[in-house]
Amino acid sequence: MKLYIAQATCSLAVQLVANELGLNPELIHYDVFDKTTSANDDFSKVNPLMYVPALVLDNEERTQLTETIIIASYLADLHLAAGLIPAHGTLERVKFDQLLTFVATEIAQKHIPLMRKLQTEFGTEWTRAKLVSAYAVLDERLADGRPYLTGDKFTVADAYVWATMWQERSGAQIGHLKNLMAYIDRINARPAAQKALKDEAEVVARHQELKAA
Ligand SMILES: N[C@@H](CCC(=O)N[C@@H](CS)C(=O)NCC(=O)O)C(=O)O
Repeated sequence: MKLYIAQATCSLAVQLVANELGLNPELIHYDVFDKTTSANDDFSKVNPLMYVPALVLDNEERTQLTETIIIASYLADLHLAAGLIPAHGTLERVKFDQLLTFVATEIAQKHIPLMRKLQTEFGTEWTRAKLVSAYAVLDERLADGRPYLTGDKFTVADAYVWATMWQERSGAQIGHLKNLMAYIDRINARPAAQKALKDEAEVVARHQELKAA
């Protein structure tokens, strides 16, 4: 499998899930600034919208998957016994997919226009408030002392939230959400999270070297 990633983006969620499952996708770095990849290929052929993450499977069709929650859920579904996601066809799964959609739409995608400074002053204020409220919902979930969003076990949802902590770049004040901050520290301490950051740094550095050569 080939996994297209970019630095400090939602692709870290898929890297973390893959690491938790002991998978080793080949990482390809997509440089969001100059649009090149470390495989020297045309990323628009993988995702016409030029968004990471994108996963290319090893099957005969070389199926290309996009959308963070779809890729992460697909990998977790293939290894259901690892417990990173509830089984399809259960109410637990429906509620889990609800949570993933919440993270995608109310958190990850709310950050993007803020980080890119695309909005009016009013829009910025509105979006930041929505973002802080969404993180506060997660903080409240964690208030009963559970270590992870759905309980005792780390899941795909935790990987996704961990990968979207871009509050400094988007100016969202969430430092007061103590349960959330302690939870992120807990995920930071996971070997799979540390490996994701290390692998990302290595593939970014390799790509820069290739460009400089
Ligand atoms: N709908 C996609 C959006 C993914 C997305 O927004 N990716 C960002 C990084 S988190 C990206 O690739 N941006 C490229 C760019 O800004 O040029 C998903 O949920 O996976």
